[in-house]
Amino acid sequence: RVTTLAPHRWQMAPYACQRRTPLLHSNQPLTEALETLAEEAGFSGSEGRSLAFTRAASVLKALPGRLSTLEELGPLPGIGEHSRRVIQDVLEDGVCAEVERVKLSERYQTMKLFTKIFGVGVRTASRWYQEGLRTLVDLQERGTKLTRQQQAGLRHYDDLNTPVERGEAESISRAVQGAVQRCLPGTSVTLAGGFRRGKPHGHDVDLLLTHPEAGREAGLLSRVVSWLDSQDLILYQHSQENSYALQEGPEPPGGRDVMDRFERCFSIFRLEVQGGPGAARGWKAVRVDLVVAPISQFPFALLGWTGSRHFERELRRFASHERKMVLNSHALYDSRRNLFLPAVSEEEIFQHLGLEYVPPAQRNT
Ligand code: 8DG
Ligand code: MN
Ligand code: MN
Repeated sequence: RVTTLAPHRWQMAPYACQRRTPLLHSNQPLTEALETLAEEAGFSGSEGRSLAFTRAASVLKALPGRLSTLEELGPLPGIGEHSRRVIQDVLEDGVCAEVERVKLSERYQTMKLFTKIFGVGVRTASRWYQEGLRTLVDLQERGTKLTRQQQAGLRHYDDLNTPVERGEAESISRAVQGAVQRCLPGTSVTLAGGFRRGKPHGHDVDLLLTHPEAGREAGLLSRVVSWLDSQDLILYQHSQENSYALQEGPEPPGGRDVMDRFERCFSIFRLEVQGGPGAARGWKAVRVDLVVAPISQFPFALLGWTGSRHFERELRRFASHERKMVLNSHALYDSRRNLFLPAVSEEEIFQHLGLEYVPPAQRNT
């Protein structure tokens, strides 16, 4: 939460999950600059530096008004030396020279181009850059070895980098709804990810499936995907089986913080469209993530798949550092008392953590 101290001094809770962060905020030019540097640091493998810029941007997104001088920031948590310099430059000159240099650099531009291919991460993009590759045509002409996923990513590059509209997400959600009703009546389909946070468009559609009777959801995903495939709705998919067992105990803290072990499917849908970029051929490729959660884990899965990524990271950091608890998309574990804390809603998870409830629309950090 944010309160004004002196006329021009902001005070703010240290963890992003203790703050309300709406989609629209008043400091866009500042957060854009900081997020460019966060992205660039990520491209160079400097995770710590990347996180520092992301944290600074996150603080600015939660400010209730437009920042006009650096002094107003006061001793706000999580804004380091470097970020302050960037903020000052943008406030004084409208731009920050360092950011402009990054945006124009060949490395940044190439890394961006390559990481926008579905299935290409920083490591692969970086290797290609080092090998002298610069364009998508280079990849094809030099016979670069690509996985099946990357081939699909390249084939649908333009579509997959065109924002998905909310209406398109809802239409895909309905198609999946239809498929699950055939395969397992009573299954619910929930639109998670950025759309649940109120974003008008996104890079993909995140759908969470569950069934009110525990155990019925097992094996559901492959039947749903087969049905959708038989209707020519799927251009690409790869699925992963559920590999989570509560008996194993919680994930060790500090593990990969976004990966979970639900039955899930990374796919590309073929969506019929009337207008927009795909209008001439009548369809458009759209990235869809399907995840199946058993009902007892559903609130944790919903919280984990609603994002934002930074909000999730902060929730987990708060849980472990402030509460000695381990939170992931499956469960919440209290290490002091050695027990799992069950929940039937997101609200209850916030209660267990001793946090004020933050609704999805306020998790845009
Ligand atoms: P966007 O698609 O509109 O660009 O934004 P988003 O919806 O916030 O991002 P996302 O990349 O689709 O991720 C949505 C949430 O899903 C995010 O908070 C992290 C969560 N998530 C997990 N596990 C995994 C995982 O294994 N991979 C990915 N990509 N996301 C995961 O809980
Ligand atoms: Mn998404
Ligand atoms: Mn996703």
